[in-house]
Amino acid sequence: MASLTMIASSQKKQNEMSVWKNPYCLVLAGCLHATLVGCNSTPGRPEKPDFSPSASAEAAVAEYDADGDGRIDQGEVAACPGLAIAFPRIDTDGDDALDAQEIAARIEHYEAASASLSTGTVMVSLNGQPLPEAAVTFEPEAFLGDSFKACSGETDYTGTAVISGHNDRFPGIFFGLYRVRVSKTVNGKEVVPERFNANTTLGHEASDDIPGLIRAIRFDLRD
Ligand SMILES: [Ca+2]
Ligand SMILES: [Ca+2]
Repeated sequence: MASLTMIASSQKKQNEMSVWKNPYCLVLAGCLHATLVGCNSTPGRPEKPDFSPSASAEAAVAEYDADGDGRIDQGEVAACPGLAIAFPRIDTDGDDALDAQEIAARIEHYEAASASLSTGTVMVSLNGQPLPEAAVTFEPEAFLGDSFKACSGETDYTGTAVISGHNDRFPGIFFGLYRVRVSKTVNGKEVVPERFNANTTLGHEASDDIPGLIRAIRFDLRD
């Protein structure tokens, strides 16, 4: 259990949002803010995915409740990076486990929000150095349903990527729960540890009630 706590703590650190101090990115953040606040009134905006809160919640419990007690506890949630990163916000009764009602309520929150997209700006570093030319993919947790699509981007020389996949005019990440994969191959060899790609432990929650919503999402990875 101690190691699982460490994983959760490490994820929290890796996903900590902070202001990206590059001036270009501050300008970009401003543009993204305009997109965010305007996305309910701008013609041609991408449509929200279809939400199925109860069905998604039941599917999540069916998949991750390994001991069959009807709840996903801290140990079980480690298998689901998207739920793990959002655990404190979903566990509203504070019993240190997620039940179907709590998960459904969180998905209902995404559905009811007046906005639908968070920032799509991501900054990735590996061992303290910006990681250029890396593929960054946000993969919706499968229980959210087929209308949620994976979205991705490639980092530039500063390690910054703009995530899109729905509509090039509206880069960003639909509110929801994701597992994130960061991959870079050099001479045919993966240079990022597999716990950040093939067996990723990186999770991300996009929602309107998380501080730093319009700031760059940072993943500070270490070997
Ligand atoms: Ca359980
Ligand atoms: Ca709970």
